[in-house]
Amino acid sequence: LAENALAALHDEDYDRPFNPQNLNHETMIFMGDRKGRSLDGDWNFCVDILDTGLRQKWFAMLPADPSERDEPWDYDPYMGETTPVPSCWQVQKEKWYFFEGSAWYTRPVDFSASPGKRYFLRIGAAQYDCKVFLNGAFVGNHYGGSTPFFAELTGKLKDGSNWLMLCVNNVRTTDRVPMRNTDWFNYGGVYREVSLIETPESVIRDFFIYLCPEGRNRQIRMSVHAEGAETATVEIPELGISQKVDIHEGHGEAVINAGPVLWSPENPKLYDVIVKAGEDEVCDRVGFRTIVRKGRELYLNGRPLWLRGISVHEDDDKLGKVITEDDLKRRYEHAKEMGCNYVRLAHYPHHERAVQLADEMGLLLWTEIPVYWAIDFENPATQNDARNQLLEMVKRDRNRASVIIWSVGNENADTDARLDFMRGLAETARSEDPTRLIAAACLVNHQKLKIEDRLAAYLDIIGINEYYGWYDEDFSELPKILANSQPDRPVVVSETGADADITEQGPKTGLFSEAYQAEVYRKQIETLKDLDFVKGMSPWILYDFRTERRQGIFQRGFNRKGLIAADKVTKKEAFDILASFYHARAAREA
Ligand code: GCB
Repeated sequence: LAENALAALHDEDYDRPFNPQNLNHETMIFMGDRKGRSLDGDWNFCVDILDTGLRQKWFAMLPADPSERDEPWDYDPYMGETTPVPSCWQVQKEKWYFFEGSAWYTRPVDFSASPGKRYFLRIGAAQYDCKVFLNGAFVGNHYGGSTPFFAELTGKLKDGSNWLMLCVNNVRTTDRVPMRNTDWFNYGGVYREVSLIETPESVIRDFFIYLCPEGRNRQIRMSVHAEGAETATVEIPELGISQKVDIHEGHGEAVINAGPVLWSPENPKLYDVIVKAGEDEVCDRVGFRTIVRKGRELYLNGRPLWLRGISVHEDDDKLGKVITEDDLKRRYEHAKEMGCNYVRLAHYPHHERAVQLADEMGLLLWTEIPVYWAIDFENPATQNDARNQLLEMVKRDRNRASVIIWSVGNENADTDARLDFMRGLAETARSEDPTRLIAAACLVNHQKLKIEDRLAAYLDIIGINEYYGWYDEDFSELPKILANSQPDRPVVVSETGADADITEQGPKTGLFSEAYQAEVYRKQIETLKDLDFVKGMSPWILYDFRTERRQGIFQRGFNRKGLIAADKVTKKEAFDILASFYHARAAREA
């Protein structure tokens, strides 16, 4: 969160987007099993399309008896309408369905400081810009709609009652990531959990542990970023490990020989890892495995890997982007039923629980940031924002064995500015995490009928989104593209598919029919299945999902490329077609 005080700014500055360069990802704290005190529940709520609240400084108006005020208030943050946190306002009330703008959230926080403790507010995610105010003063703002952020409130919270206010703005602008145009719904609000975390003076801010990908002897490398401690200890009781790590200027590293049972989709073995520094102690559940790319091959724990996948959005007909444990379980059970070993979490970082659960249930993940379609690739502030979202995703999830791929973008035209921007992201991901594969969902060159993208040189996996049989009607071009291409690294078909409306209104034949979608799947599988450089696929998509841009008679506000309808229950014919292909492949590999 930015350190500068909003209070010092002039009123007109509220009209300007805050400079993402103010962001400081170092404030990110490693969470482990820290639960904190939940600040979820009903918050006072008001939509504010004109940003009146920033101009009139609603955040500075502290609670007062309305009958004793000497000026009229246009909004009373302490009374009136409420909304639950976490939630997306669109699905709370019909009048907010298409609302884009700022919205104010206010709640009291009763507090009593304990000596020697520090306090951090954690917001799991707010779409897109979130300004934090405490007791009338600005604390900081965060850009990026899908990653968690922290604000240290030590010394700012007073004993007794405190007022916490958030101003959340979900307007689509050209400088944001994503920018104005997407094919998923622009939900708004504080849609992941909010908590207040108490730590000792010493704090473990970051922790990264992994099995070294190379080398004959198995080695575990660990790095700790802690404040207020000269040593840390990392324990893995089940392996008999208790390793001391010296901390210099906040950072320390150690490498040890170890022989953990390797994590894999077939055997998702996790170990308790306990990190201690000073008084602070955090536990995490970690799996150990290696993922390596050599030439056109992928290897998981040294064994050749073919990714049998499916793409998913974080979207629910009733809850919007809010997830539940049952919803996540159902999602992964459907993937497993289909024979998947891999899921693409599109097109932004999903809830951290989605990643933890993939660790527990044994599914490999592709996770990505929303560098989607046309981004303002020339704008350094946009680049900073994308980089920050990438760092926050990587730091949040890099102890998750399930994550094997960081993807830096989706379907971006191959221009010089885009190449610089996304090469920078690929390099950032690699330097923060040398153990995973870097990918992007690229476009094929339709003129030359060839897989050709200059970014590929910086990736481990070339993701290809191709819609032969749907947007590209001439299916015969697909085999030509594949025959014309000799990529030197693996290709994963990150998307392919077709819409099918299986409601009463849906057609029985032709475009948008279930039969047509099934036929596209048959042809795609037939064409892709034996190609030596194709190392997997994640067709588009498991469930139908809400999107503003689809208003056709068979779409009615939804993208209907799901293999299962938006009810998350009713399967379409293509589900079984993909399932038979995956099960047969898995049986062959076993
Ligand atoms: C794509 C996009 C995805 C869309 C999909 C579609 O290539 O990556 O976000 O939803 O196509 O259905 O057109």
